[in-house]
Amino acid sequence: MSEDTSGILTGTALEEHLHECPGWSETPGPAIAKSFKFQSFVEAFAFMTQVALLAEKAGHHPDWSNSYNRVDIALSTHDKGGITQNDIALARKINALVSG
Ligand code: H2B
Repeated sequence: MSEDTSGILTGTALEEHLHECPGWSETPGPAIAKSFKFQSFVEAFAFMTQVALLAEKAGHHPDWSNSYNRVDIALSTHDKGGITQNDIALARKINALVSG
């Protein structure tokens, strides 16, 4: 298993890419997912606003939910029915928002 001609990442290729995205893991969907926790609802929502701007710029959007100070994000490429480089790229950008 690897990256097929459609660009869908599976198996070891996906695992290798996930190393670039600390905290993200594969979930059924298939998708990659990560949960983020903040000090308050306002901080969580500010983060969501930043993610929304990144997503709109990339033309690639998260499936997510928010409960008070927690934001759960799943990324998958709906058009292709799997995980692609677009999901990895967005996951990396989202991580960069919270790690500096
Ligand atoms: N976001 C995600 N996560 N997956 C997609 O396949 C997708 C998207 N497709 N945002 C985009 C929009 C596409 O529908 C438009 C036409 O660019």
